[in-house]
Amino acid sequence: MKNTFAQDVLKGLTAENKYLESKYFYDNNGSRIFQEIMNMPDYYPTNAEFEILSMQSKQIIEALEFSRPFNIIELGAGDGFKTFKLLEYLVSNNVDFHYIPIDISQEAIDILTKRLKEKLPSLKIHPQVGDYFEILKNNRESDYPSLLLFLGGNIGNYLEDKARELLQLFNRSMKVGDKLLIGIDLKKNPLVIHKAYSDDHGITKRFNLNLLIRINRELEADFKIDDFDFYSYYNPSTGNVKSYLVSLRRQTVTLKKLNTSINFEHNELIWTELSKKYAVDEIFTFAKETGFVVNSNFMDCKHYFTDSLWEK
Ligand code: AVJ
Repeated sequence: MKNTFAQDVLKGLTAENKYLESKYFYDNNGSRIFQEIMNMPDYYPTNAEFEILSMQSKQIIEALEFSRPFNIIELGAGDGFKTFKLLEYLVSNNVDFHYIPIDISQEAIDILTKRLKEKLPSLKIHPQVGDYFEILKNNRESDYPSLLLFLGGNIGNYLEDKARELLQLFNRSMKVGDKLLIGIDLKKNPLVIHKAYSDDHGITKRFNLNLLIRINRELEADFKIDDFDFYSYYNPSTGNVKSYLVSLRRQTVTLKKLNTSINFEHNELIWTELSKKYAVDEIFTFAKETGFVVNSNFMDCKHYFTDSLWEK
């Protein structure tokens, strides 16, 4: 794993247009800063999805049309807060199901498991730490139907081709009749989206700069954090939010572990993240292209976000 980080950083920083992959934001510090982002009122996706799962759990479960019992497999469960409302609904209605949260972070899975055991003692929980696809391999052999959860809008971080590949991979590990509930952030008033990614408190900036701090620590680099700024913009015609670090000076950074130095021009950019927004008709196309049928879209009252239910 560590190796991949080094290789990916080297590849990104020596590219013609420099970039770093957003999946590397989430070290322990980054995960904590992301919690702060989710608590900002301007970061609407958290509230929108929370509203959906609080108000529409019943409708979501009814739409599954599963002959019970079934499995709920959550991909990238994190600390699991977003899923709590759904689980709570199921447990309080004595629905027979097993909850299998998967995350790459042992820390996140430990916190999640402890919390859920306290709050929902009768929940049948089987936490898994590791790579989605390794763990998903077993799903094809299960006698039970499965609901896969891919919440939070994480699909937005993938370029369209990569997103399609990921969804096809999900599809291949599913049985006919299995369902996928996928959180997707929708196109909306550009000002709303802009504010969610360029907050006045500088939390999103800290989230991005933390990646340089991580590189300093893990790759023995000497990024001067004050010599970089943050810039993010939304393009309403493509639906892309793109985030960047900006070099405030002409400067050279040395990465000791990689035996290399990287030059930055004044105002040179490092692209750090894509957060793509979709229109509802694009979601239907996407599902079709990847082997799914859309059963229904569960949206918040402002129609900012959808938890889209797909069937294989
Ligand atoms: C966790 C990927 C859904 O793209 O909206 C929040 C991460 N980046 N603010 C997103 C993020 C900047 C977030 N996702």
